Amino acid sequence: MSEALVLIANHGPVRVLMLNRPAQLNSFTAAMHGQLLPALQAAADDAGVRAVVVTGAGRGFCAGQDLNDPGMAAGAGGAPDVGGVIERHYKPLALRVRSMPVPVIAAVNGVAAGAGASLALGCDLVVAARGASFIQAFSKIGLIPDCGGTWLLPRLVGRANALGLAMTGDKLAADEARAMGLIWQVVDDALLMDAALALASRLAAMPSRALAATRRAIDDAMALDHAGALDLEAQRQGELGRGADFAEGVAAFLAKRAPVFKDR
Ligand code: T3D
Repeated sequence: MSEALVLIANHGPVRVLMLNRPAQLNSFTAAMHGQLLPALQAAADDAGVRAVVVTGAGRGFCAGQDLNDPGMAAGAGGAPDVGGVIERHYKPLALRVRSMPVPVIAAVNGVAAGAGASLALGCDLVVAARGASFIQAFSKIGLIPDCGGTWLLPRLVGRANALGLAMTGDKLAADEARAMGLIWQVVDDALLMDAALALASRLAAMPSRALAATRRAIDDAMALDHAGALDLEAQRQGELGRGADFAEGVAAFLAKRAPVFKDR
């Protein structure tokens, strides 16, 4: 039986995926990619899952690419094929996270470096333990941010901060990351999973389809002008307006009862 490099647990409608290579700070091997992507896909395909939490085992969240993994970078003639690694592993991972039908929360329990930081920042909401940190480690080994980092960083914190973080590779403490607008919330270390699960449970009770559509609309609108964004809103709102969740939300409001959302 293969080693569980991603631990999977359910908390009601919340699916928790825990990266599980703690001795290597949960850095990515080809084998771990081979378990994480299917685990995300399974969560996407399971109608009972209404929110996903991604976290790490031990003291780290994820230290990015495992720089020792021989299965990752060997290209033709033994030369590193880093582009191939991105195509095979990090691009599908980033696209899968960003297109999940339910909200995805990163519960960052410790250091998130390189592609580990990109994985966290690509999630919808990032809740970090106060002792956690974020490092754009790429520049220190002669690479650029990947796993969506070049797209995410300037959108989250603007060009000046994005370049500052990416060029220096300096460690950013969780509180600094919050102050910069990089992440959503910082909590005491001991409260991290409770806080992440509470947030995920709240979101799980909300209209999943609208939440996923909100992510997509905000991402898409970044590339549009004002009129284009208004067109997009009309189109997407039109689709949601024909769904059962909108009818349920309005009916529940008018009846002064709690709504029960089912669309996904
Ligand atoms: O093919 C490709 O490369 C393409 C993909 C690129 C995407 C990327 O993610 S590039 C960026 C890769 N990541 C890094 O460069 C980060 C390297 N790690 C660090 O800089 C430090 O470990 C941290 C700042 C993250 C944490 O430092 P610290 O002092 O808290 O822990 P440590 O002692 O350095 O690490 C603990 C152990 O984890 C240690 O092993 P040991 O000595 O106890 O046996 C260390 O070697 C291991 N570890 C940490 N990060 C990695 C790693 N092993 C392999 N790969 C790692 N990335």
